[in-house]
Amino acid sequence: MVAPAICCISATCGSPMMKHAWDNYKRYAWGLNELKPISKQGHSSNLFGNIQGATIVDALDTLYIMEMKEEFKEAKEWVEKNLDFNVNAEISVFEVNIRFVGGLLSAYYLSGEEIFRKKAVELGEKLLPAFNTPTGIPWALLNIKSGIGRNWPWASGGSSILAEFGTLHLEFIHLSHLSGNLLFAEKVMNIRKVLNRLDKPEGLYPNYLNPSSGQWGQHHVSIGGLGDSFYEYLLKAWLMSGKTDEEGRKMYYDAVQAIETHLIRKSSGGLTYIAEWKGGLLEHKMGHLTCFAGGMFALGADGAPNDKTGHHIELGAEIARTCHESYDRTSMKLGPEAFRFDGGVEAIATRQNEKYYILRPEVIETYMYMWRLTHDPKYRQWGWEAVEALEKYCRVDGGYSGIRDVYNNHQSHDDVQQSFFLSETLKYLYLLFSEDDLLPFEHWVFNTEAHPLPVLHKDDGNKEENQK
Ligand code: DMJ
Repeated sequence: MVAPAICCISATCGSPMMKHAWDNYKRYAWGLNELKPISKQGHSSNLFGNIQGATIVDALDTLYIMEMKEEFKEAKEWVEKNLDFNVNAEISVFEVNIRFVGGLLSAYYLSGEEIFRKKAVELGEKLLPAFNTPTGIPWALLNIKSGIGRNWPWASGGSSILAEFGTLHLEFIHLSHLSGNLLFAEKVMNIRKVLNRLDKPEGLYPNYLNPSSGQWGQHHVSIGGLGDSFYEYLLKAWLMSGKTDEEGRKMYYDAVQAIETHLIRKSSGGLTYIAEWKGGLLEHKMGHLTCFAGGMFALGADGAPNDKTGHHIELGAEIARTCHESYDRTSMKLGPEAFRFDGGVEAIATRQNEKYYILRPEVIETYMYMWRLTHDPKYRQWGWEAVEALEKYCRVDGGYSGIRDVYNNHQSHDDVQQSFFLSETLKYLYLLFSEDDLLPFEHWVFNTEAHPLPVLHKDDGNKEENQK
């Protein structure tokens, strides 16, 4: 089946899906972090402490790109009048960075409005005390009033998390670029120094690192949750530097080599998947989060060493196919949180607590990269299947909701419209059906929350040209 009505989400007419998500957020949860679309009220998550307005800040660039001018204007006014970081709040450094700092930076680069630059830098400064640890590996959690940090109590031996401290680089390089304060860049470059001093088991990066001792915690390696965007940021740091950051490049391709050797496997039915590694043993499970890696491999293909460009594109295509299968093998045609390749199943969730779908973007993200890099029409077709499933099962009167069990047609909604649905899922869908010259990859890299940041060239001044 070919996407029948591309116009409905493409650049020509804005996105009715975005409009529905935004209008309902505005009606029922304006100024709060997220929307509960069934109970039609605000939803607060402890990731942002009492910083408010996550959906507004996360959605700014999507509104701008979709030319929803009125909505962008009201969002900007809210930021000017209400976005306040002078609060006594314990926040997740990673989540606040990718959604708030990333969202504000993109809004600034796209619109040129000074308020977004000012707020991004102000928030970046609030995050700096997180790096006050013996090694400079930041805490996961930070009270932005007192500057006191700590780690998640569940994290192995008091460790910081690879995907959290490894997903600050792009934003912090831009904060230095826009503020002239080199401290931001120094903090993230030091993270690399610590990592490069450490021995890595089989060349792999464990998900846990103790910020006091500088030693790895439990040897659990994952390209999904807890690890994912660390690898993404190595590649994108290199791309964002105008391909001058050789250290980032080397760390990325070395890591991919180890991942291929130790984690990537093929099922008996011919599906390529990325397993998890626990102290040398493989768990044949792949998370929805891991599906972003298809797009990452394809995006990195061009610079791959030893003539491996075609191989990395192929790897991206195989991961895209596996993740599409994980959607296609459910009754709702939406993918589960995790799927397995053991006990006689392939690309299917077997545990009840892995059957949910919370409006995540990673599979559509991979379709978007694969489309741009190959122009194989199947990626638009698969994206369209996802649009139809979202409309059928996730759309409710009050917005869009996640689903508790994608294998059960009697839908049970989780009653949360995640802010990343507006920043990522809907943006990647829109880009999938747009021309390649909208945010071209030569000029923009997307942070892990799909916020576009411009490529920085050596001769760039302090202010970027709007390159949209
Ligand atoms: C987003 O916040 C980001 O993509 C992050 O890197 C991983 N999880 C969510 C979406 O699933």
